[in-house]
Amino acid sequence: MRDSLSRRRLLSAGAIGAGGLLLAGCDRLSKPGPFRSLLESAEGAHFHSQRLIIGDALAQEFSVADMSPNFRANGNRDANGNAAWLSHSARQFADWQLRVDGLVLRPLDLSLEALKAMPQRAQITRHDCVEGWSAIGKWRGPQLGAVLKSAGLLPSARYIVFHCADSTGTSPYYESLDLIEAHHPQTILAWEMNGAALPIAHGAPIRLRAERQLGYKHAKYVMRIEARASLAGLYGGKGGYWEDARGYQWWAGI
Ligand SMILES: Nc1nc2c(c(=O)[nH]1)N[C@H]1C(S)=C(S)[C@@H](COP(=O)(O)O)O[C@H]1N2
Ligand SMILES: [Mo]
Repeated sequence: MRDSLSRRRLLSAGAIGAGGLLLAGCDRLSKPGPFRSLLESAEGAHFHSQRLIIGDALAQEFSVADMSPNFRANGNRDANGNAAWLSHSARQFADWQLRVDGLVLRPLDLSLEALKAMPQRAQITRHDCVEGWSAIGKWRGPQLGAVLKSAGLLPSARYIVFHCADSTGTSPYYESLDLIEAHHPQTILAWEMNGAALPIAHGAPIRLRAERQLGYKHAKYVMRIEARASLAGLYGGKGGYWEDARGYQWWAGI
């Protein structure tokens, strides 16, 4: 069992070096269907190879004892440059609403209470920032997949975009996931961190947790979720603030 698993890992690692040649022989991918069309919608051999290796694996979860005593805040620590967010923040987000729109059957405006009333998932995970630090924290909120289900994705939807309240200079922060990552069980809209309401510095009122991805994918201050057919034509076109600004990889699998 162990042997064949490590052998499979080795073969997959070899396939990355060879530019994803493994794909050619993969029966599951040669059949038309949603799985293949999802893969075809994303770019790059690196992404394809990683997807094959990780499949539907869960990110590691930890125990309460493993939680970091200090979880640093990084990037923007508020969205005070955004007047709408600022006035919601002053009122403890009492009548803040998350907009869900784009390629959906039923555009939604969800209050914090509505998000809290949905089935919740809690997870203790490690956050890895590319700047070279990690921290373990506990996150809780509804699964993104459930939110998307209530909005009803149209067949043309391929990407889920997270529009944030904060900006750096004139560039708003945004991020995006493909549909596989968006529906992963550990992809949640967290309104709670370490057992308390999500602090301002960590993205209040809600932030994305996509636990198999690097830190910059975990969008804070999410105001709007948009389903799109393509990332082209949106800001720099690369699917995220850091992807546009610094060329960070869109597929940020850990
Ligand atoms: N809206 C928004 N989301 C963001 C950022 C940001 O500046 N603005 N920074 C990203 C980066 S690089 C990291 S490492 C994490 C930091 O999350 P934390 O402040 O909870 O540690 O948020 C990510 N999400
Ligand atoms: Mo980061």
